[in-house]
Amino acid sequence: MPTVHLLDYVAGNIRSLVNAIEKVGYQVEWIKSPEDVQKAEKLILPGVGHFGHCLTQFNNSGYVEPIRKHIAAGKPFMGVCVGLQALFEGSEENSSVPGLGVIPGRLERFDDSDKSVPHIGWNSANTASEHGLNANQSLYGMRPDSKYYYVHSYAKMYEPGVLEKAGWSVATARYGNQEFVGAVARDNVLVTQFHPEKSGAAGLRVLKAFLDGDRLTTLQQTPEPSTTKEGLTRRIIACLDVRTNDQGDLVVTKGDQYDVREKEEGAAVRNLGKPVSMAQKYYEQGADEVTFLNITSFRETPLKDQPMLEILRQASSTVFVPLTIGGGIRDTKDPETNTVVPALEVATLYFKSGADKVSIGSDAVTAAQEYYANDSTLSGKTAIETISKAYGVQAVVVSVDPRRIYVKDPSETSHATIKTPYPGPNGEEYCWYACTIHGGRTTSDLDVIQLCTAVEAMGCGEILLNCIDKDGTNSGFDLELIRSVKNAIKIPVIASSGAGNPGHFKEVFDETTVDAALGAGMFHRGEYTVRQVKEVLEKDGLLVRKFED
Ligand code: 1PR
Repeated sequence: MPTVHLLDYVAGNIRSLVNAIEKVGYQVEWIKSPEDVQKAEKLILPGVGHFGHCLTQFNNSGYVEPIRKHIAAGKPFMGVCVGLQALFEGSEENSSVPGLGVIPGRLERFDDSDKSVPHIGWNSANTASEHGLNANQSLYGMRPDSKYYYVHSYAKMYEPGVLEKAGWSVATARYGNQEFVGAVARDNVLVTQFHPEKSGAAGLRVLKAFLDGDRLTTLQQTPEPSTTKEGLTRRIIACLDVRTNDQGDLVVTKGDQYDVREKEEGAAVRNLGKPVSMAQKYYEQGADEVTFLNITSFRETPLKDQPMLEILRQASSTVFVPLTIGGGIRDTKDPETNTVVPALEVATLYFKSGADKVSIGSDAVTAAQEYYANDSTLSGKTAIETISKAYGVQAVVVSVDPRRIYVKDPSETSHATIKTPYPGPNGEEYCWYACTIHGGRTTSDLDVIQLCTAVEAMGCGEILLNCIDKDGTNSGFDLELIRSVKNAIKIPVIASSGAGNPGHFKEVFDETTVDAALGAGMFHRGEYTVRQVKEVLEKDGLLVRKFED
């Protein structure tokens, strides 16, 4: 197999990039010191997280000059995400740290007055004719009718003609009313803001074109303008609740309001299939992300036995969309060695095994309670803070398990209540949402808005908003809950719990400003596919990503 060199200087999910490179027929050799750079013919600079952190590390390790030389020598160079940002002159994210200045311009933070930030999901990399190419020409395999996975808060905003004047070809994407640079190429250089290794077949095509040196190709058919609509697509996530069954096998299960056992006396844990093959099935149905939740993680297990590690290793070698892992991300006491393993170390194991994001549940509730007990000051020591500092906010999801608490009158509670059209068991017209921990077994006195605002302040990049009352009911998402959380925070929110048919996805996107929606039971039971959900959304005029072979 031909070789590509990858720079080993950043934290993050490098395994997926390696898997994707191998998938398109190349093998990876690591660059572990600046002296190694001269050995590279084709070089890829990955990067996730914080611009200043990455560039400082990059600088301190002495990589800047060797990289400049590699580029100046005309050897193939590709940068991904922060690897793109590094080539610009600088970024608003940390103005005191300079970029390499190979490409003119600076990065700015997305405007969050009308949209969630970070920008997470599938968007375009459109090389339309106004960006210097003919309509039937494809730059490194990018197509105007394909979608690519982005996750970032800072971007190079597109200024028509500016980069083109300097000889660069530009692919753009649009988020809200901001048009930004999705990819830039000139001569031997290609840099992408999106993650090709997480962008399904469309991304693998870009990676292969770069490695094969296919800078420009001619498309067999010019894409129909109706299929080239720019903008972020509606993100559909398949969620797999995983636990060991009574025989000790890891299975995908699914509860009704978090009860995962069959209904009869002494009943077994519901077994709906094997995690890796189910993840693969949803990938092929067009799922935009796959989430694994280890739902019995509150039981202490030795770290090396964390069952999800192997699942992630296997899934990430065939599923080329983002993978999230939840359950047990916290400071952990290893019962075998009796030592405490910090949450950051636990998360690192997951990232190294192929996770793109970790999802934190119970530990986030404890952290938020401490935050309020300390007059809303950050300790810098919570799992959310330490992981987001090392891997970037986009890598940290907080999974919230709220339950409705009904009251007759708002004066009965200090929590913010909503008036609900769905009264409680005794006709109560008001409710608030209490956060629970340990899979709903313990209810805290923290409400969902308190939790979400606290974890946003700590550096969480996204909320996975479950609802125990709705889980497994097939009655649709809790729109009231979703609206109230969306109004309180700026980071993206994933609606979860209650999806029973494709119409429920349409409803949640029509009736709220939610950023993504997740389904479990209806997919696992084979009642509907992810593809059918997307067909319904598309019929309704909503933008979705289509699966490409
Ligand atoms: O607390 O950090 O160790 O994380 C534990 C994780 O496991 C949390 O994310 C928590 O939500 C999850 N969890 C714990 N117990 C259960 C359970 O079901 N007994 N599952 C559980 C949560 C909820 C959703 C579900 C949606 C959609 N599952 O993930 O997939 O409600 O279901 P539906 O579409 O079928 O209605 P920690």
